[in-house]
Amino acid sequence: MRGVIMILYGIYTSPFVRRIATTLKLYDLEFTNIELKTSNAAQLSELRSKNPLGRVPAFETDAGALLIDSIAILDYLDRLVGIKKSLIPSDFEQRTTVMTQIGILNGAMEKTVSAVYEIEKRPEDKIHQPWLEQLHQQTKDGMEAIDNLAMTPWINGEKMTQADVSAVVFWDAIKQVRPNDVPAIECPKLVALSERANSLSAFSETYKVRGH
Ligand SMILES: N[C@@H](CCC(=O)N[C@@H](CS)C(=O)NCC(=O)O)C(=O)O
Repeated sequence: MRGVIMILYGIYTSPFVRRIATTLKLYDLEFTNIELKTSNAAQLSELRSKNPLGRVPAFETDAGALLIDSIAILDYLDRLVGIKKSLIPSDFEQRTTVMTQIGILNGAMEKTVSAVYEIEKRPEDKIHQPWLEQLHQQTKDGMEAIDNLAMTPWINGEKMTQADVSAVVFWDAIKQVRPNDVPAIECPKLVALSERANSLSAFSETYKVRGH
């Protein structure tokens, strides 16, 4: 049964949540956002009723089905809007290219999330510095690999794809949390891409500064 509005659980400071919100807006799909923070005990308990992992994003379809993990949610949204509108191309070669790019971007973002948790969740004397350095390096390597291959105006040329949405929301998030005393990430093309994308309402309306 369809008819009830789709619900996105999670807060836009999570890049994985923001990429779903941005994609929903780019697809002109109506949805409600319920801001559940994993750092708030009551909200975490509500989130666990949607996702046993207590992780965001969680997503409820208009038929009441629950989806977790942003890749699975994107897959659902792409099927909903159809191949003409989907930000992941259906053409075999183009699809493989975009999926590879998304895979690198996911990894780069996950490494930064792990680095943030290493710093914020561990007592200071338990932080394992070599591991932390490796995480920072992996994010740098992943984002710079995408910057190297990026074309203009979008990563794959004339048409925006999910690689652009993911690159922009991840870049915006990484910039906010990356410490100054680790190797800087050199991504001039992603800087320009983020500026261009954030002039679109689907990106600017979902941009949120951590801690606000
Ligand atoms: N692979 C997942 C990653 C989601 C993720 O890492 N979410 C973080 C926020 S950015 C979270 O909920 N962390 C809390 C936890 O893992 O306990 C996805 O793509 O949805």
